[in-house]
Amino acid sequence: MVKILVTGFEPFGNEKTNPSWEAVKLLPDLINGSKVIKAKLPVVFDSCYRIIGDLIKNENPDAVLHIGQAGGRTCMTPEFIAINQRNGIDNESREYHDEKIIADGPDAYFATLPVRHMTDKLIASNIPAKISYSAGTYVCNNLMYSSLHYIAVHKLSIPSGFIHIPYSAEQAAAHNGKYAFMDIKTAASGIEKCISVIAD
Ligand code: PCA
Repeated sequence: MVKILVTGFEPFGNEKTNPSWEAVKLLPDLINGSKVIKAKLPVVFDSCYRIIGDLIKNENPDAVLHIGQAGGRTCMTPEFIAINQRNGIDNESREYHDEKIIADGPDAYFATLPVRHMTDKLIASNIPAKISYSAGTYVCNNLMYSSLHYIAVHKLSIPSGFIHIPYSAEQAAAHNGKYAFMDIKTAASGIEKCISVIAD
């Protein structure tokens, strides 16, 4: 049976929840004949490579899909590229300024998931989406880069990629309606559509 590893993140910053994990939690365990393995990850730069490496080693998935929150974005955004840079302060209070994720790693990796097909499928399912050409330089970019680097270094033929999702309604309400949001059920349904595309 085809296995897809799907990850979400714990909350970070001043947020009480992270819509990525809230949405991943709602996914059925079986999508289009594929088994869904879910994992919640810490928002910690240095843990990404080890944790995703262990998950890939132990679960032996056929594809990897990472989900993260992008507060302020207006729609679901499958990420095209991850760059070898890190910036910001993580949940263990470790701070980085313009540092490489992997000292001798390549400058960037392109997502190896069908980003265009996933985006088209979301739009055709009436879920607002567009391809993003920057995953930022915080922990989400760090995870996407680490995942693609682990797969490259170990010469695995597993597609991997990342989708950023907007704030949930609950978060947007706490921000006094200043930001766009997507309800968790819609985000989960969008992730499910993307998994169907990957499984095909
Ligand atoms: N979003 C952050 C890290 C964790 C998350 O959900 C980001 O965009 O880097």
